Amino acid sequence: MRLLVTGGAGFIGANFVQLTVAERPDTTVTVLDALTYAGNRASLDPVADRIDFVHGDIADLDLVDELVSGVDAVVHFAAESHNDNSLAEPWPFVQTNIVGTYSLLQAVRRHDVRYHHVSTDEVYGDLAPQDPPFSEHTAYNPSSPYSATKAASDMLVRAWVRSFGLRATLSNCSNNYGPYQHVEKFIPRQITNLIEGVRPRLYGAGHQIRDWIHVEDHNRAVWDVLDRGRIGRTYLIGADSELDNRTVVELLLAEFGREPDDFDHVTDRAGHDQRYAIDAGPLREELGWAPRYADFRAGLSATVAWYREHESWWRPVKAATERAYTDAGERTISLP
Ligand code: NAD
Ligand code: TDX
Repeated sequence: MRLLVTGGAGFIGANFVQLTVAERPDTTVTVLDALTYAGNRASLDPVADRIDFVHGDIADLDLVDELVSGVDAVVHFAAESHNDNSLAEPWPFVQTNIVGTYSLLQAVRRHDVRYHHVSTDEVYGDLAPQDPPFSEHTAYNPSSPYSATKAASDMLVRAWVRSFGLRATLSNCSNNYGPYQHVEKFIPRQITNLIEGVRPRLYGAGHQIRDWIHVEDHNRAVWDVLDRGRIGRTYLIGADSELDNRTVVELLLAEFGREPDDFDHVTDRAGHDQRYAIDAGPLREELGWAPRYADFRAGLSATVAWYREHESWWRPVKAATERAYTDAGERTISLP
């Protein structure tokens, strides 16, 4: 199979490309990535001589058309992906997540190429503590500019399936963690703070809940959907690992031998979603998927070890990322 992977220099995309090269020798991989602040060529170093890398924008219609004409399938990871950035400056999210997806859809439609769309559980909004988890029947109700643009891109895919018969599938996954995740995100930010001897930074009281999944489990599910998923269908991906943010910080503090209250509360995120949770029943039952990192604590330990061993990967962007948080107004707060 000839595969085009968009966003392959980002966190989940790079892990997907490495997994594919390691386990699917019959697949040839071309990566299309704009190398924004979130993209890093070094994340593809282990497979650099076994893939083709194209530095370009998914919204470039001519480039995308040419690349899509030469492949059998497209897996679309490229996106602006960070909620906090979408609150500071929404425009790149509209451009990449909506216009960029449009550009890909037109090309796969023209060349009748199989398409898989990688999306997020955030399109469903958030849950109250007693609500049942999200399923593929939950109504879309996004909260942030990020999740609104992801929701819009999902809607484009569904419309192209229905109106033009596109051979597409969608997946909406919960919060990923693992190697190569940018230090702006919650878990790598706190790990790298702790390596530097800085206290973790918890938004507000830290009662928000996320449903964590190891990136490798997400990517194995994407392959299951590519291999055996039903065209036109949406699959929810999650590993039944709901934890509140404060608990995650406490687990990380324990990894570093620090006291459980050795962190700072900082300014809360505007419009902060309370809880995400996924019902991955159809993925498990229909496609036989199951997470290999079913124990979040073990996956978190392995991730801490990875960041300890790969300082040269994250160090160059750490200081600027922390400065951006300070410039955006993040301050230590005391709770009543
Ligand atoms: P990321 O920010 O780490 O990587 C995004 C990649 O896309 C980067 O390499 C970047 O350079 C590239 N990119 C951005 N704009 C581009 C453009 N216009 N043209 C080409 N490339 C461009 O993101 P991630 O966390 O790896 O997320 C990948 C996908 O998975 C996204 O679609 C995201 O919405 C989705 N997702 C992420 C999570 C999560 O927890 N991180 C969970 C569910 C779904
Ligand atoms: O320093 C922090 N302190 C903190 O308490 C940061 C960066 C985050 N948080 C909180 C906010 C969230 O409740 O931690 C939680 C996770 O935050 P993020 O890592 O920013 O993830 P989230 O906003 O939940 O979105 C993520 O999951 C869904 C990804 O970034 C999205 O791309 C994906 O779609």
